[in-house]
Amino acid sequence: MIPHPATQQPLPDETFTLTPDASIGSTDSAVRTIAERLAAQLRRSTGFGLPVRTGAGTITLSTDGADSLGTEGYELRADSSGVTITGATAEGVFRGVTTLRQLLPAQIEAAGVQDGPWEIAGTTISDAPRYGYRGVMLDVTRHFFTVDQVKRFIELVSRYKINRLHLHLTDDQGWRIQVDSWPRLTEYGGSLQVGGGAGGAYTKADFAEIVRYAGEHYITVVPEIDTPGHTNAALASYPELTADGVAPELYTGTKVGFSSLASGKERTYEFLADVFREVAEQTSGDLVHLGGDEAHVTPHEDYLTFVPKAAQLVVDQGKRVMGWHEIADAPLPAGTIVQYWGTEDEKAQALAVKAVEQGATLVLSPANRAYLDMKYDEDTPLGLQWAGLVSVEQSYDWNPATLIPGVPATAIDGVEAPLWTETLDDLAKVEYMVFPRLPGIAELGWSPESALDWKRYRDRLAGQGPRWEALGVNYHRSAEIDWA
Ligand code: NGO
Repeated sequence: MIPHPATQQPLPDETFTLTPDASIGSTDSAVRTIAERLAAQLRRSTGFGLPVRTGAGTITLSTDGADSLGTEGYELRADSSGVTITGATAEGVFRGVTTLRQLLPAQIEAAGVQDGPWEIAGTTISDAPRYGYRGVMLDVTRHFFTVDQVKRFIELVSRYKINRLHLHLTDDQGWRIQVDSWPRLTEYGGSLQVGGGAGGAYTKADFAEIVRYAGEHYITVVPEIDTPGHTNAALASYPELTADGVAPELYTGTKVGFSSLASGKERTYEFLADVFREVAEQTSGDLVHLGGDEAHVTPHEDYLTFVPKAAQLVVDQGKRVMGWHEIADAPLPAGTIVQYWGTEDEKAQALAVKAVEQGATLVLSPANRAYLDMKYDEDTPLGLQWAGLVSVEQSYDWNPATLIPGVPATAIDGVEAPLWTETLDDLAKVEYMVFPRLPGIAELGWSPESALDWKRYRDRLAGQGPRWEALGVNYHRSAEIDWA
């Protein structure tokens, strides 16, 4: 099972078997839709009727209990008489259902009817996460991904108890979210992508569908509008945002650090006020990410005044600020989350310390561990290499609590695995870079430190292979894992 649960005990002599006469029960309306979706999934591979009823069933979902386990915690018991999953909230029940699916044989994930038997060795589980923020990031600007592709991505990552989807929505190569007050951002700024092919952008209806579908999987979307650098698509669309008033060409290469909003112009902040307002309106979560990375052509003094002004515009929308670790050089509003993407460099570590000193908390995305776009090894046909090679072991075998010298464990909100898409133009390539590394990052975010052990994790990871086969996931059959 991945992530490894906080505690699990076997029930010797007990075996649960899902049989054709089974039903799924939900004790209250809050978990009814979770029960219905579980039933729909299990019907496909079992061929059983699996009616959903109110009250107890063969598999019972309940929000009556497990109060001490927090919003995401749950208890699960599988024995000869049935399965019960109890959480204090529907969210906890949902996390428990992801566990149930992994307890069932891999063929349960198949699209067509399989033979079974559908057995679970008797067990009790009491589970709750180590960290509240367990994220994955998808860069939809270097290459654009459709709503349906994002939905499959969400469904796959939700199985590992990921609860944040950070969408990198704007960059030099494309602006991908509709802003009605500045329509050329998507019309023109979103028209291309890396390599020069057609790009794309989400309409408000598209984005609402992503937010809704993520919510159904108890994942909150964190939208990122990258500023003041990584803004060529915006500058090309609206020359008034540039320092000299001249629009650059659209950009379809992969260089970084060459663009900047005009930090001294009032128009820039009017623009950002509109953008953050419309983006905040489109999100249900409490975070808006304002980027802040690699503003190499913004004079540093200007950067230091830009960041607090931009941050205030996010706060004005009732949202908390998130940003890449460079923003920690500037004063930050209360409640800011700083996203660390350093390797082992002292400059990045110093900024993380500076973030914490001013009261911010950290989400850890160390590029040499958590970047899913880094090559696995020299032979990986896709991906980048600037932060080194990131093998499955390298991505798993680290401790968030002690990663950055001088940062106390209490300052860590969690972990996030970013996937940048300079070299990834379709979902099969995305899946190849995400699996099998993402489950390891998800486990670092969820499981207690005592459960983390590379050798044992390797064996558990091998068990995910048949699931990905059943789901048609294009995972990387890394030689580090004994997939047989
Ligand atoms: C950097 C850069 C991105 C690149 C990525 C590639 C951050 C935060 N900014 O990470 O623009 O796409 O590396 O690995």
